[in-house]
Amino acid sequence: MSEAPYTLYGMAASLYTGKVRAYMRHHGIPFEERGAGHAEYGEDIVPKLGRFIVPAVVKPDGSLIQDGTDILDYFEERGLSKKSIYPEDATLKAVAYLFELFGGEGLLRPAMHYRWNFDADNLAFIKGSFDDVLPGGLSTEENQKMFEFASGRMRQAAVAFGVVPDAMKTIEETYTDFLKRFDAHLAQSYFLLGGHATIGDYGLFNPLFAHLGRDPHPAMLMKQTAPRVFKWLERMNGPETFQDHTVDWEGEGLFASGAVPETLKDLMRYVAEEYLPEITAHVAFANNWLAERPDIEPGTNGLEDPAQRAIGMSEFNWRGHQVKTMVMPYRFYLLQRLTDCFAQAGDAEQKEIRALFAETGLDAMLDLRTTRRVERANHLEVWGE
Ligand SMILES: N[C@@H](CCC(=O)N[C@@H](CS)C(=O)NCC(=O)O)C(=O)O
Repeated sequence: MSEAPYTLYGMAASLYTGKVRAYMRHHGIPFEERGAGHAEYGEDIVPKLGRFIVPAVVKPDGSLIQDGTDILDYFEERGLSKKSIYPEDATLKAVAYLFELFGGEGLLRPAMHYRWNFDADNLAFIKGSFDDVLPGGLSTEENQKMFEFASGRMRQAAVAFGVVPDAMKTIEETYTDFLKRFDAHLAQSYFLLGGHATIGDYGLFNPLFAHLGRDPHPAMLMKQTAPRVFKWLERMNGPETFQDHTVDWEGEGLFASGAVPETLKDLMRYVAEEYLPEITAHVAFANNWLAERPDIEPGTNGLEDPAQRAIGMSEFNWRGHQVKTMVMPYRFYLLQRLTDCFAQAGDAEQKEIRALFAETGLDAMLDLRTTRRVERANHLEVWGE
């Protein structure tokens, strides 16, 4: 077994592993990373998790944590964050949760499009990265066959996230717009909310690192059109703190809550345009689905296969395109973190959060609720009471 106290099972090209790796590096948590192709991952870890999924962390006592957010919370709760990744201020905390959700779940269209639809630039590199999750010792033919199977599943997933030919041009135009807005924001701040990374940065880091900042085609696009975003990736991925005279910011503190800069509001407006219609449609779909299944046992996902992650496909209008995307209860688990944060805030704080979200077109996000809560039990998403 490894000398380091923690083992991180993941993959270099994995969207959700990147966030955990960056957090553990920055906060000085010693770990050894192993590709999920290691035999013990399949033999010991997958049976315990009930599905093949990364990232997973094995603690020094041998027990497991799965899910990027749950892993970060485990370390945070033990006081291991150098600076808490949760802002104290209620408004900033709500914004951090918003970007945790949007980063993790709302940028999958560009992430998957730029990974899987630029084979001439990307494919050889991606194939090398996929070796992390394939067993060692395969013949060239076996390796190719397994890569085709694994990448074929991901190409199907891209379609299920809405990457369809009709929408591709819009995906490219809007992602370019996102990069421009984030780049402008990072001229005034080292991170999303000021001088250190919060859970909002870690959410955004998911797609912006593994796919959009690392795969050759989109990495070039980012470097050429949004160099500050690339620099932010480097900051996120290292242990050091910064004083950068090219950024109009000093120190490790966060914005004052009433002083949210216009550039951050522009990013919030982007979330409203890009993702609010989708999450709204998904919540409505889930509530209909739940209404038709009043007998679902609490603590189960209501499906035949407890490992299945989607409850169906929901159709909605995304920037003028009718698209159909997978409805995954995990997204409601992240949404609840935002709506709980809002519900737990004091009256004056709620007023301030509501005003900021209304100003940026996100007011309705604060009121989205599924009729049953999503919980996590035994490393799976399940319905609560
Ligand atoms: N919510 C999960 C998502 C993890 C996830 O989707 N991981 C991907 C790799 S980035 C995976 O393991 N996919 C395996 C599969 O779909 O078969 C987390 O944050 O840990």
